[in-house]
Amino acid sequence: MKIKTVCVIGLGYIGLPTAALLANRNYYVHGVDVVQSTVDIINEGKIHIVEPELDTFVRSAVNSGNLKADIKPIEADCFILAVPTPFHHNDDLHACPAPNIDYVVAATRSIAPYVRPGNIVILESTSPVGTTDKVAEVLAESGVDTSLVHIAHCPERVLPGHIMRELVENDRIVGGTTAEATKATANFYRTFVSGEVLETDAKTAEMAKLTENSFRDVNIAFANELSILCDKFGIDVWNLIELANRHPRVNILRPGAGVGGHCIAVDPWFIVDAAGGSARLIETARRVNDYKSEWVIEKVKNTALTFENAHGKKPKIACMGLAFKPDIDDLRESPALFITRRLISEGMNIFAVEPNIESFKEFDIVNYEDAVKEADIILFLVSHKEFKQLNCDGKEIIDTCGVLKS
Ligand code: SAJ
Repeated sequence: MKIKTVCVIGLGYIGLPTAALLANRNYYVHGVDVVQSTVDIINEGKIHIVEPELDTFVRSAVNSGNLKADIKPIEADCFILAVPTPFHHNDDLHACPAPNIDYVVAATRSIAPYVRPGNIVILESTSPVGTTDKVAEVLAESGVDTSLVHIAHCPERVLPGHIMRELVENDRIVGGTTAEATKATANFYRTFVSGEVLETDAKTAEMAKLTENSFRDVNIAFANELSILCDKFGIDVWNLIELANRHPRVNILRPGAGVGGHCIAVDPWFIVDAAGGSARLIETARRVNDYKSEWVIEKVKNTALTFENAHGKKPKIACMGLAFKPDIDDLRESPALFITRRLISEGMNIFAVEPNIESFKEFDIVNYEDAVKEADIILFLVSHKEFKQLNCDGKEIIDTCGVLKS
C-alpha cells in the first residue's frame, strides 16, 4: 500500500517535529493532541515548544495545507503514536519506579475506530519491552482485525536541540509484530530517513532503545562517581578525566549535578522494573546519578556553614542554571531545578539563574551577571554558554559541571 496520509498522535517533542517533517515531504499529516491550546497554536503555524528550526518546518507545513492539528484522529494510511511514557512517581526512594504506559493505551484506543485493513500502526514512544504487543492487544480488544494491520515499534532516537537534523540523518530501528509489519514500516521510514533503517522484531527494538539510554546513564554514573571520589581525594576531576581520556580506549563522560531529562533519567527504570533483580549495574548507575544531586546539596550546605562560621552571616548563593542540560529551556526531571528547590526549601539565601527562561512560577529568576556580582557562593549547575566567561574572582565556587574548565 502506498502511504499518502499519516495520523500522528501526540504533538510534543517527538510527534510535532515528525509530523512537520512528513508534511514537508508531501505526506498529508493529521496531527492529534488532547490539549486544545496546542492544536490552536499549531494550526496558526506556530509552535509551543523550543527546538531549533522546528518553527520553520511547522510554518511551511501548515501553509502548504499538508499539516492540520486536531483533538481527534481521522482515517489514515499510517498512524504514529508519539505520546509520553513516564514512570509512576514513588515516595519510597528505595523502590523501583514502574513504567506508566497509560498514554500509549489511551492513544491506541483513540485510533482504533479509524484503523482499516492494510494500515500501519507505529509506536515511537520509548516503551517497556512488550508494549508493541500491548498496542496490538488493545486494537484487537477494540474490534480491529489485527491480522490485517501492520503493527511495529520504531523508537525515536533524536537529541533535543538537534531534532530536525537527527530525524533525517540518524539510523532507525524498526521491529514489527510480524515480518510483514517490519518490512512495510521500514519501507515507510526509508522514504524520509537518510540514515540506515535496520530491521528486527518488536521486542528487540524496544530493548534497543532502552539499552542506548541505559548505556549513557551507566557511563555518566561512572563520571559522577569519579567526581565524588576526586573531591574526597583532593584531585581535580576535570584534569583527571582529560588525562585518562588520552588513553586510546578510554572515553569518560562528564560529571554533572545529576542526570535529568525525560529519557536517560527514566528509561533505565523500564529495564530494572522488568528485570526482577537481574539489572544490578543499570539500577546502581541510576541510583548513583540520583545520589549525585543529594551529594551536591550536602556540599553546598557544608560550604554555607563554613562561610557562616567565618563571616558571622548566612551566604548568598547563586544557583547557576535550572535546565536539565546546557543551552536549552527544558526543566523536565532537571537535577539543577531539584537542587535549587531543595536549597530554597531549606531556608538558604538563593539567587536562581536560568538565562534560557524569562520567568518561573515558583520563584524569581535573577540575571546571571547580577547574581554573580551579589552572591558569596557561586554554584554552577548547568554548563550554559553564558557562564563560561564569567569573572568569579573572590567568590567561593562549586562547579558541578566543569563550566569554568571548558
Ligand atoms: N549528561 C551528563 N554528562 C554527560 C552527558 C550528559 O551529566 O557527559 C547529563 C545531561 O546534563 C542531562 C542528561 O545527562 O542531564 C541527559 O542528557 P543527554 O544529552 O545525554 O541526553 P538527552 O536526554 O537529551 O537525549 C537522550 C539521547 N540518548 C542518547 O544519547 C543515548 C537521545 O538520542 C535520545 O533520543 C533521547 O535521550 C530520548 O528521547 O530517549
